[in-house]
Amino acid sequence: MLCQTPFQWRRFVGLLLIMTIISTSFASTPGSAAKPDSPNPQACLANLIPKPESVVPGNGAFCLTPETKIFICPENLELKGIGNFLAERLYPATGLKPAVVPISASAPIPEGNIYLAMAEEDSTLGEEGYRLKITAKQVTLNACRPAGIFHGVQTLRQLLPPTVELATLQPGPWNLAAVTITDRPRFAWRGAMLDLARHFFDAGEVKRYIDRLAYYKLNRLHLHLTDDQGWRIAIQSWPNLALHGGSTAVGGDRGGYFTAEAYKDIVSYAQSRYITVVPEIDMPGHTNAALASYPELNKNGVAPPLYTGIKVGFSTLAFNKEVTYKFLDDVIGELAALTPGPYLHIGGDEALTVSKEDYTRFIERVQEITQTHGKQAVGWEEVAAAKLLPTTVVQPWKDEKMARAAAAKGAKVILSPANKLYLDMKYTPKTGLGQNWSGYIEVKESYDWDPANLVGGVAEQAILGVEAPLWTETIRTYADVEYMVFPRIIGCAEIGWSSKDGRNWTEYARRLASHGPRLTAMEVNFYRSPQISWE
Ligand code: TNX
Repeated sequence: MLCQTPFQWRRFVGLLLIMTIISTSFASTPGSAAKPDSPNPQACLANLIPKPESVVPGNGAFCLTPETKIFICPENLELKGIGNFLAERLYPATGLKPAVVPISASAPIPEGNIYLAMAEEDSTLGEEGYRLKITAKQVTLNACRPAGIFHGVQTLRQLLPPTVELATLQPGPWNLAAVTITDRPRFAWRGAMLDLARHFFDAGEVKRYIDRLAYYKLNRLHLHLTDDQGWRIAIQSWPNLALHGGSTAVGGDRGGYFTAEAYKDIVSYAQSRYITVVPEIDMPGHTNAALASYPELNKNGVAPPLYTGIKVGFSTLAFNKEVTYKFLDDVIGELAALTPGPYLHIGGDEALTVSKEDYTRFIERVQEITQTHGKQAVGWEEVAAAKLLPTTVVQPWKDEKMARAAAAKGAKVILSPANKLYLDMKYTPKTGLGQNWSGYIEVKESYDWDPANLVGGVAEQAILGVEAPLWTETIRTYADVEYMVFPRIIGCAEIGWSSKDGRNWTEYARRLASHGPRLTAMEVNFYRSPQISWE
């Protein structure tokens, strides 16, 4: 007999009651019968970062099943690549690997599937916009250009529970709330800069970084490849740059450099995530690694020792020697040939030992060299002192006067305000890593500003976008990179993408809180700011 005494019987009934209450309360969460912690798919609609232009909820939800396929139209390599990207992201946690199947525009799409389609006629979506329509029967993602489809796929990922980002099989269910999202970016340039010169990070780490940036729809990766402490790209015609100049790092830490092949591989990995790599060769200052590698680049013809400290502004190429321009032509030529993107960053910052006249003449000449090799020059704000080519882009970081000068000359600017977007600044005085020369930058301070109101005289039309640099004097490991970058870069991504209407710090903080489990699932080492009530 199961229940022999009245006492045991009462216990059994009690247990049954508790089990019934638990099971009915789980079952009452729509679409998630099993997991109490899997979020309501509707909630994901309100938590997207960057915030989309328009989100109109529908009725019901679409459920990913083993039968779900990804149809692409038209059939081409780029769409197939994006379809495969989505299928591969879904597989580890869901165990589903939807087949990617081409379909003609006129064919009816069977129910229960995902449909990625180029709708070129909808030109209002521009280069990167998309429209995502989810019904209980179908997911349709349209864009004019593949980049838009790719960004829409990132939105789709954020509409699934955070567990979808885990590396091991999860129970699901994998529901997507019905919705119509129309979305496009405010600014064309949404960048991150990684300083590989002060400390070197290998190709695997850079690729991991690229994946994290793509998830938040950033589209530029500026690689600071050279500085006083290291030269990180092999140049065939000047091999000592990498071999000698790349051999160390700040504090005598491990050096390193990318071969041309490794660099090309990073660039094409970024391309497959719709991120353009912008390589930087800093000059005429920040060049000790080059000066140490080739004596002829020095004014006095003597190579200085390698430098592993963190002072800035002391080094300069010999701007009056012709060999310097031969050197720059070779370096820029080789790098331009390895770089499919239209930009090449020429640095230009903190050349503190150079007269204004010599400096502007130098920058004017380097702009020409860059143009000869088919690239558009980007330079730090100091270059605004020179005569600028119409295509040159200026990156203000500190001095409002320089930002205004650039805009007055008709140049487009990329805003990297050091007191908002410098990711090497400490969050608080207690942050163990980083510097504080432009202040402490908590998550709110980094997010709560608007590009069009930053500098009087620099209006929205002059602004190409925003970029958050990570200087790595104090950043020695990739885990440290992520700690300084996340979550601040997510705010930069939103400032660059989303219109300022309908968003503010309070509601952003709530959305960001819901990304805690996503970042955790992606194994991102992020700073758990006390300003955020992390979920
Ligand atoms: C200024 S910002 C620099 C870098 C340093 C950084 C440290 C800029 C164009 N130059 O060389 O690494 O400060 O925060």
